[in-house]
Amino acid sequence: MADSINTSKQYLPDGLGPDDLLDMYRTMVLSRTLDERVWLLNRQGKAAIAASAQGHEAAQIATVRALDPSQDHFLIYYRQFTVMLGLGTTPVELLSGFLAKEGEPMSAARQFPLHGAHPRVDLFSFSNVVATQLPHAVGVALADKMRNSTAVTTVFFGDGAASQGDTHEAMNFAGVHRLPVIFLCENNRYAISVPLHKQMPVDSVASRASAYGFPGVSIDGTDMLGVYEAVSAAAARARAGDGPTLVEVNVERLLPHTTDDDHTRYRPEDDIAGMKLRDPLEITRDMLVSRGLLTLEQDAALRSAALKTVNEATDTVDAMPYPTVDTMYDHLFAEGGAR
Ligand SMILES: Cc1ncc(C[n+]2csc(CCOP(=O)(O)OP(=O)(O)O)c2C)c(N)n1
Ligand SMILES: [Mg+2]
Repeated sequence: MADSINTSKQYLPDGLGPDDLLDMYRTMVLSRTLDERVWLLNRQGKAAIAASAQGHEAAQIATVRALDPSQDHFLIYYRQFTVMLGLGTTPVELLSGFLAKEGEPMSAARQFPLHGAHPRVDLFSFSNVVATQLPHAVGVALADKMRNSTAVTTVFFGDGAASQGDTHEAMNFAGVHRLPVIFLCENNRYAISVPLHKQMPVDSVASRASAYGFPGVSIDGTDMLGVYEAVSAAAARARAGDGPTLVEVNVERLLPHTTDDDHTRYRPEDDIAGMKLRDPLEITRDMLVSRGLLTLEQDAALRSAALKTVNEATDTVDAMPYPTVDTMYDHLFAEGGAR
């Protein structure tokens, strides 16, 4: 699949026009700006903890755009700012999770930030327990298959999650029943401080797909168009009834695992220097400039528009109240109605 990707300068994959490319880049810039703000709010003592999507943005937005959110399902994990923005979660909603404010939509501010369900954008509840979302996704896909739906379920997970038992069980079941699932592995080569070669004895996560009887592709996750093509092909396979695909996007984790971590303690200097050369925002900006779709002045304007949005969202969320003590037991017990 990945081998057939056309990288010539003006080539656009089916379904994408120049405006779509700019819009995807705009979402990446907003995601980065928001992500930086959350890090700052953590250092100010306002946001308890955050896991950053910096470095994963191109892969995440390309995956969402290659699918059809009006019918498809997305099961996410904790590092997915850009997926969430791409699906229509607003900056105010996201920030209200980090600041644990009243009215936060995913868990009413009771959970680890951004955990819980978001029914308006059809996001399923997920756990911080690594890889639990994979068997859930396979269940969703099984339900769709039983209903003869054409929906595709995409489940996101990291390279570390790839070595959990849940991942094996999910892939095995999906392979046996040829379920319409895309296993989307965001391989940033680290599970907190554990490097890839200590997590698995093979070079790529994608190579494991052959054990489950479906294709696996390993691609550059900083290449927005390449990811779009690979996910589009996986979605077409799933909709045709041909079963799952494992898409491994090779990305960089530009920041430490979370705001609680310091990766200079375990990442070699040349590794940190190398990853900075693979910033998907810069790579995507250069691609757009080289195609004549963006000037550096327009880029600067686009970045200040994102900053304005994030500043306004921060002010809005700062002014929102915290949940009051009398709401402590809300959503925990059945209230009224039949039991
Ligand atoms: C079952 C389980 N084991 C350990 C942890 C602690 N933990 C949280 S995130 C994480 C690393 C996961 O790495 P990876 O899947 O590569 O995702 P990344 O954070 O790099 O995107 C670990 C070990 C956990 N939450 N759940
Ligand atoms: Mg990882």
